[in-house]
Amino acid sequence: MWNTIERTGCKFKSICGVPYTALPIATCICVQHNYPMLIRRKEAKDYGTRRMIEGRYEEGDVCLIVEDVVTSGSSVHETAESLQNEKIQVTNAIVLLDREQGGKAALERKGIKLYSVITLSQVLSTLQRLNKLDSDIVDRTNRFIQDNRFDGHVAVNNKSNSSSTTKVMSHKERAVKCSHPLVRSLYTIMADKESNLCVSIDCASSSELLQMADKIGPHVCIVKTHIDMLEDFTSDVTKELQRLADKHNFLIFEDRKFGDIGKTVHTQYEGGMYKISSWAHITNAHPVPGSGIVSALAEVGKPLGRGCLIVAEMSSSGNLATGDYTKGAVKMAEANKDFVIGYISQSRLSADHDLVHMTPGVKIQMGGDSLGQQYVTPQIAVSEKGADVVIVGRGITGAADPLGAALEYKQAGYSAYLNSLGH
Ligand code: S5P
Repeated sequence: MWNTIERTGCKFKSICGVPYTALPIATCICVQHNYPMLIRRKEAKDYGTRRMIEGRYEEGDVCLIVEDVVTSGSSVHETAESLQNEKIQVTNAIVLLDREQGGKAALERKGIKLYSVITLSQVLSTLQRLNKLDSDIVDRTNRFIQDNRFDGHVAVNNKSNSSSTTKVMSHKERAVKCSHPLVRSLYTIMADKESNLCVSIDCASSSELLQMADKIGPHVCIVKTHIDMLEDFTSDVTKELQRLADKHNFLIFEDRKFGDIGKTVHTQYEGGMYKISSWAHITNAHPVPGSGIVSALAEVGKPLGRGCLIVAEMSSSGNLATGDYTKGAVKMAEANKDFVIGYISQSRLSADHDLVHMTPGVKIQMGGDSLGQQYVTPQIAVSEKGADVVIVGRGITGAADPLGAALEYKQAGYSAYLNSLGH
């Protein structure tokens, strides 16, 4: 919680825990970081001189509120009111877990910004990804949260209130409504990190790959690899990559582009030196061998909760993935949604919200390279080509300042997404 407080950069003079569960948390933070602690009496004040707020404070002081769980936000608000009655200012609150039932928005309406260490969707998607929670519990929990949101102090049932006029589904909605758990995880990450950016780190050195993933990881939803480009591959690289994926909350996409008969890809996916299925959340396949490729990859990947993208269109000039080939690819994905989570595409191919469209060939400077790659800007990829996720390689990894470039691509891609929502 302290790390989150520090990251927000908010300034305050004292700290007040919401009684009672957050009192020990506030106490620890105050002791460890040397802040005065204020205590709000919860009991009604029944005799004259007793103050509702105990501790050392002056009029105009700014106090940070600490809470363990926020649902409607009413406990935080009550504590803020007691402090404000003493002319203590409250503009920020920190919570360990935001149950995402409307508390954050309700507090914001009262002028209090709520920061959370973790949200309930993050907890659910992480536990599900690690196979610690079955999808039935996740579905029921998501449904409960959706149906029990708070507007002020009143629970609003979303079903009777669903007069949504937005045609494009938001990441948040897709995080709840999509059927594949991995897709829900992806959209949860995208919503939490406000990023529809996948960075493609195509390099020959393991240390370069890991350093770049560590640096760019906080700003992307996916890190894409070509693991067979590494000249110094050992299994430690993929272990470390998994550690970074947990640390920075991104998914790993091994861009293997399987393209052989079922028996062969089964072994290639599960075994060999790279053991791709053991560490890559997502991989992809060409539809050219027919649907046997999907069945074979699914045999390996489905029990592990993995997902596959079908390469339905390509970015390179003169490619043959067009017309009936692309139509066949679209059908193949739609018929195998238990394992296929979407497409590598250059246009919006399916109206099915369960299928994610990821678009490579993206660079702020349009044009191409000398070997047939063709680029469009992130804005065009999202707003004209219908990309849910933009895949950027050299635009970021080849920049003088890769971190600065990643932030620029993240901003461009995400604002194009917000525009598509009509925001
Ligand atoms: O059609 C495609 C499909 C893919 S997955 N065109 C592509 O460029 N890709 C991959 O995206 C490609 O293999 C590379 O890893 C990345 C694009 O890299 P960039 O450096 O050209 O942005």
